[in-house]
Amino acid sequence: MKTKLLAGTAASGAILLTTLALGGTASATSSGDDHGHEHGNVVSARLNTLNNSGATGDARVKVEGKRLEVRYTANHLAPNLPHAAHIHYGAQAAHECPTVADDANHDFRLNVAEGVPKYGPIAVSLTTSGDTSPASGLAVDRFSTAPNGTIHYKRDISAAKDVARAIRRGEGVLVVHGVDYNNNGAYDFASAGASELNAALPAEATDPAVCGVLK
Ligand SMILES: [Cu+2]
Repeated sequence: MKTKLLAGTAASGAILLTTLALGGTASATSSGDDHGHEHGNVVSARLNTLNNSGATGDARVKVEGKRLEVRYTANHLAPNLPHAAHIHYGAQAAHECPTVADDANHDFRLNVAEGVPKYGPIAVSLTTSGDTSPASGLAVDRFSTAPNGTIHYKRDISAAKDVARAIRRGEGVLVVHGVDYNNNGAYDFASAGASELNAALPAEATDPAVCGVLK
């Protein structure tokens, strides 16, 4: 359940392009025009509830060249369950969080795909270890499980240059996923069916729980 799970999303083409861009720059050094002379730039967000998850939080990203120092805190998440978290960005996106108006199929849930026109595809996966590219978007064994419902996340990440620039411009959107709609302490198929991203995962595991635009 690690990679390839995003095939089939509406955004898979964009995700693939971003992945290739990351692969192309992974071995680049930090010399050249990013060499420490840029002013650090900080963007931050309040993380607002989506899907009546009851969760809220805040986030802060310091951008220096391609380097992101990402911190976010989220409270009142479904406890002890993996919460996929990403910075979403797409050039075609509105750089906003979705609202109930984006519930295209009127099923009273916002799934990940319905939010893509607003926040774009996954640009950075906020994993706790290992790869942070979009390919790790659903690497559920490498995301925080929110003990007691709270995540305190901090990690330094090297992103693609265009992604880092977009985040610095205020166009990145931080999203934490995972909503236990029926409050049974598990992600199950009973309340919302399968995820539109991967039929092997319940929608509860991927539906967005909080969202904030990093400004
Ligand atoms: Cu996401």
